[in-house]
Amino acid sequence: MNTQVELFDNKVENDISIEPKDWMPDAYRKTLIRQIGQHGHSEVVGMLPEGNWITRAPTLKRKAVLLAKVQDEAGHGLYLYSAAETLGADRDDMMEKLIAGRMKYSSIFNYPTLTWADIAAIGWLVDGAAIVNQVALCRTSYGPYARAMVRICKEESFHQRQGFEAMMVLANGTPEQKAMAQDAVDRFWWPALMMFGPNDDNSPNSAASMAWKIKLFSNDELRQKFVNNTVPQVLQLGLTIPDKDLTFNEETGNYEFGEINWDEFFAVIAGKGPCNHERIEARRKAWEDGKWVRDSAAVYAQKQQVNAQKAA
Ligand code: FAQ
Repeated sequence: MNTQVELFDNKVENDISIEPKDWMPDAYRKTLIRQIGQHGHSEVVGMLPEGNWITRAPTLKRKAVLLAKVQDEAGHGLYLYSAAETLGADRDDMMEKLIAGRMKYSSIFNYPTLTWADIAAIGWLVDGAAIVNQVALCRTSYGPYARAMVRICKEESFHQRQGFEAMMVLANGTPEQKAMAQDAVDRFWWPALMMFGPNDDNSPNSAASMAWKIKLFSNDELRQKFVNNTVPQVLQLGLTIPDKDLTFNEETGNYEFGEINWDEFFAVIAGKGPCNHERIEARRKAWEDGKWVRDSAAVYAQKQQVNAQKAA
C-alpha cells in the first residue's frame, strides 16, 4: 500500500512530474513558491535596466529588438507567476512581498546600465547565465515550472545571440566602442557569476531542492558550465576577462576562476546594491499606478459572474 509520501517520492525518483493536483510535502510547495516567485520577480525587475535604454538605442533595428526582448521578459514573468499560482500562491501577495523587501529577485538587476554596451552585455552574459540555469530547469520535477521553462529558454536563446551580436559590433568598432564593450565586460563579469547563487557549501536550500529534483545541478556546477561556455566567447571578441586568476585546466577541461566577492553578493541580496532602492521604487510606482486597472478588472469579472448566474 502506497502512502502519499511514497507516491510522491516514487514520482520524483522516476522523473514523473509532480502536477498541481498531486499531493506534495508542504516544504516542497513552499520552496517552489519561493523559487518560482523570485524567478518571476527577476524577469519583471530585469525589464528595468533594459527599459532604461529603449529611447536611447543607437538604431531603429536595435530599438525594435530591445523592445521585443523587454516584452519577452514581461511574458516570462507572467508564465512564472501563473506557475506559482498553481501551487496556491497569490500574485498580489507576491508583488506586495517584493515591494516590502520580503521576496528576492536576482542580484544582477541591482547594477546600473551606464552605456549601450551594458545592454549588449545583459543580453549576452546575463541571458547566457540565465539559460545555463534554466535549461536544467526544463526538467525540474514540478510540471508547470518545467513547461514554462521550455518556452522561456527558446526566447532567452534569441536574447543571448542578439546580445553577443551587439557586443561583436562594438568589439569590432572604433577604439571608443571597443573600450565601451570592455568596460561593460569588466563590470558585468563578476555579477553574472554571482547569479548562480552562493557556493555549494554555503547554499542552505540546495540539499532539499536537489533531493526533490527541483534543482538538477548545484550552484557551483552551473557556474562552472557558464564560465566554460563564455570564456572562449570573450576571447573570440578580442576582449579580456577581469580575473587575473583565470586559468585553463587541461585535465578537467575547466576554466578555473578566482574568488567571487561574496561580501558584495550578500550585501546586494540584502538590499544594499547600487540600484536596489531605485528598482523597488519603480515596481512600487507601477503597482500603485496600476491599481485602477486591477480594480476595474475585478469589477468586470464580478459582473460577468453575476450575468452568468442570471443566465443559468
Ligand atoms: N540573487 O540556498 P541558495 C533572468 C538567495 S532570470 C538574489 O543557493 P536556491 C532573465 C536565495 O534566494 C534570473 N538572491 O538558494 C532575464 C536564497 O535566499 P532565500 C533569475 C539569490 O534558491 C535576463 C539565498 O540566496 N533566475 O536573468 C541569488 O537554492 C535578462 C541562498 O541561496 C532564477 O531565479 C541571486 N543571484 O538557489 C531577465 C532561476 N542567489 O530565498 C531580464 C531560478 C541566491 O532563502 C533580462 N532560481 N540567492 O531568502 C534558481 O535556480 C535558484 O533559486 C538560485 C538560488 C540558483 C538562484
